Amino acid sequence: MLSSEYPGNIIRPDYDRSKLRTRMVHIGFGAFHRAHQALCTDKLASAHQSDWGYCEVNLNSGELIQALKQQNYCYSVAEMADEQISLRVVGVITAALHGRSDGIDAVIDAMSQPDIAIVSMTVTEKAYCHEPSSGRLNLTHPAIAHDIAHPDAPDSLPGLIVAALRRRRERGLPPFSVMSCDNMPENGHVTRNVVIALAKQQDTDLADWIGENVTFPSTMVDRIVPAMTGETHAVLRDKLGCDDPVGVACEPFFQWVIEDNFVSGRPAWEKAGAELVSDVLPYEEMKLRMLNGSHSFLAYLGNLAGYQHISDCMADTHFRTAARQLMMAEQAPTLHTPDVDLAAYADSLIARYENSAIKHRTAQIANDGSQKLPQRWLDSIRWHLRNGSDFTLLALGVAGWMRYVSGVDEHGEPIEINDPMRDRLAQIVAETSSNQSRVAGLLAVNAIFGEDLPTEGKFVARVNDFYQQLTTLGAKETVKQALSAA
Ligand code: NAI
Ligand code: CS2
Repeated sequence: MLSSEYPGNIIRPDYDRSKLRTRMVHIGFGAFHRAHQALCTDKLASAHQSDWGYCEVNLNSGELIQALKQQNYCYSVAEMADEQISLRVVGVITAALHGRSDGIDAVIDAMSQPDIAIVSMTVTEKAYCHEPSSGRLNLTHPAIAHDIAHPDAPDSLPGLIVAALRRRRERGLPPFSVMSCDNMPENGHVTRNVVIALAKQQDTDLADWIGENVTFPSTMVDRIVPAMTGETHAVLRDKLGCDDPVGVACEPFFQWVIEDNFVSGRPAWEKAGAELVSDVLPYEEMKLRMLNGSHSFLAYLGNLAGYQHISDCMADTHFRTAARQLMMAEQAPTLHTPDVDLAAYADSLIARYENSAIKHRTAQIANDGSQKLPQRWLDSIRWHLRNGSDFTLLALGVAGWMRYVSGVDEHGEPIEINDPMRDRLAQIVAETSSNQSRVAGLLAVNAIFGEDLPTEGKFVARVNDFYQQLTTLGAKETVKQALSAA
């Protein structure tokens, strides 16, 4: 277990941890937050004596929270590039709660302390309980229906935020800022929409108070942090000299662009590598379409082709070329980033994907496609349809997703589908036997494709052709042939 004794080559907290104040609550103590926001805040404490500390919250699994408490709220982060590993122990956490074992009221109470200025989260797209195609709160979501009936014992992320804001208002405390660090365009707006929409169902005065007093800064977050495996834990153990069940491994690259719109103050994150700007949207769209869009393409088609990791896809020339072509020919033209050299950005993404020390599983990225497709591909496809331009690889991506959620791989083995819409997708697959009816059935899911895309003949025809090719030629050959067609 991690203790205060570390080997000499590890960067450890060199600041007085007793001076930290719990000024932020973070919901979603997963791999990403540990290697990104918490690490940045730790660097700030170390270099600038910042006193901003975190209370970490997990609503689902409690194991990490338990382990974190057992090791005095410290854990390690390994930045890995090929043979090089640099290790840092993060010490900026002051408290931790698990929604189930500590009780949701303890979480609401922690969020209602006078010192709390920011509630941030990394909870995956599905936790916002919105309809991915429109961004609207899904009032039929079981957790939302529950929270409308039980405002003080919330099950959902929006319900938790509303409950904590209600308590602060009742206590006459100032509001906090709510900062999403999830991969969605205008993640601050999405969060504001779902929070206010839920509050309106419970108490319109509270909804108005939130609208007038709470800010929801948007962020663009970037760092590849795969789920930990036995192998990466072993690498960490070798370096640390002990087990760290909370430890995490990531690539060296780090980017965090934050809309500077905080109602009760914020850490000076810009001193530790973040960029504070007035409008994050161009950065978010660039990253979501170029990075996440190509990631999802590689995830579905690469997985079907038998490639387990993103770095394995990079070893196939056709996949590497297709990823870069998707970025430059089909995503870059849709963006509004005049000051960014997008070709250099694309090259840097390919280099990051080639980092073989980072074992980023295609199956991990393939999770929750229903929540990811709209912002990664579908808005770009709409742009091309309006402009009469080519979207060959984007259409192939959509067909790849459809082939993947069909649930059987190219060797006839089952594919495990993790998606909040899994049951609905499985039902469509079970009810359709021809390729064309399956494509039509999946395109008819409005929560993903909206009402417009299923009526776009050119788009539907391209997806149909690629779905057909994927079933007859397989993913490797289809990607290769699509390159000459694009
Ligand atoms: P993870 O699986 O390690 O952690 C997910 C976290 O979300 C857990 O703390 C879990 O308790 C929480 N969660 C899941 N469903 C929830 C729900 N319905 N309500 C409340 N909490 C819920 O995943 P990881 O790697 O931390 O990624 C989380 C998110 O961070 C991603 O979905 C993405 O939006 C964002 N992100 C991740 C990056 C990465 O490379 N891992 C990079 C950039 C952004
Ligand atoms: C990935 C992202 O899992 C996924 O969907 O595309 O988590 C990706 O690794 C990050 O956004 C990189 O910043």
